[in-house]
Amino acid sequence: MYMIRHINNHLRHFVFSHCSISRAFGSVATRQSAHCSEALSPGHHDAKLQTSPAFDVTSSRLCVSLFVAMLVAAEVCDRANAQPPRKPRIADTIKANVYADNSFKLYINGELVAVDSISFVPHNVVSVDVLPAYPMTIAVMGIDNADPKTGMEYANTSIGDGGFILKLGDGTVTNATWKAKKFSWGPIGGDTKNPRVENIPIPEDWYAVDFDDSNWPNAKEFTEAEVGPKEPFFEHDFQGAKFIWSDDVKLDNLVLFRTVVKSPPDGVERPDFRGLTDVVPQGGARRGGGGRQDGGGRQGGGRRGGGDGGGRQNPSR
Ligand SMILES: [Ca+2]
Ligand SMILES: [Ca+2]
Repeated sequence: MYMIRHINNHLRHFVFSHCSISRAFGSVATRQSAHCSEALSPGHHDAKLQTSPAFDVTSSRLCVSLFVAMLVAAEVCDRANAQPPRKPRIADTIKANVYADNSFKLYINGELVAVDSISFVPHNVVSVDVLPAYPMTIAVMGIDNADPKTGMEYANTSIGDGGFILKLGDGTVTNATWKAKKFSWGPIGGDTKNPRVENIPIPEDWYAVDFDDSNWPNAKEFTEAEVGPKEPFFEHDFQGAKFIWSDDVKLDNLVLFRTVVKSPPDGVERPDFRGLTDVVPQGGARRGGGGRQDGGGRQGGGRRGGGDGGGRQNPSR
């Protein structure tokens, strides 16, 4: 009864603490830890508990269960408090600069966010706004122009080369820490007299967040001189980024890349807007200040990033 009464007290304290996890959880965890230590340590029970070994086992299990329940509840409350209940603004986005020889498809967190607008030449830079959320899974299909039967181009007179480079406004850059796997290559062995191509099936979910790329090799870095980027490349910010491809920048013609950015490389804290469709954002119809916003009419503006500070508020409409 002693333990059950204390558990009830802890739960009551936790539930009525309005999800002030830093206080409530710290307090509950500290006190519960002390009680569980008592329950699990021989010689520290009160006399009544010592006479009942079966109750010791039960109370120990209750302690463990309660800890797990509190951790889950703390996570739920943390997420509820951390999720900024407002719509994202352009100030929440970061720029993605992408250059591919010859073209690419870019997925972020499982969603297609950019496609190269020119599949062959001239070589172009695609520069778009993306809304980051961490950990951020980036998956890219890099395509070097090649005849599907010969792996060559310009009427089978030339073996073209590939190359891919990306930089995000949070400091994310391509380099050899990325994974890279070839799925189509040729002409096999560089044999232009009898050109052949080999393909392996592309996994349907290769761009998904939970796709397992642990067996993929790391990307190989190539110099600017090796890839030979064209003029638009030098007009955009790729500082710190490396050209990458699979092992053979000439013969490998379709390459998939993946990486996970665990946290923003520039250290800037940014709101996480995933799951926004599941909540009612605040301030959707406020007037003044912010200029035009996509999809939501006018919004009160001026504040950048950082969330709303005060937790959940009532929607204004
Ligand atoms: Ca090629
Ligand atoms: Ca090429």
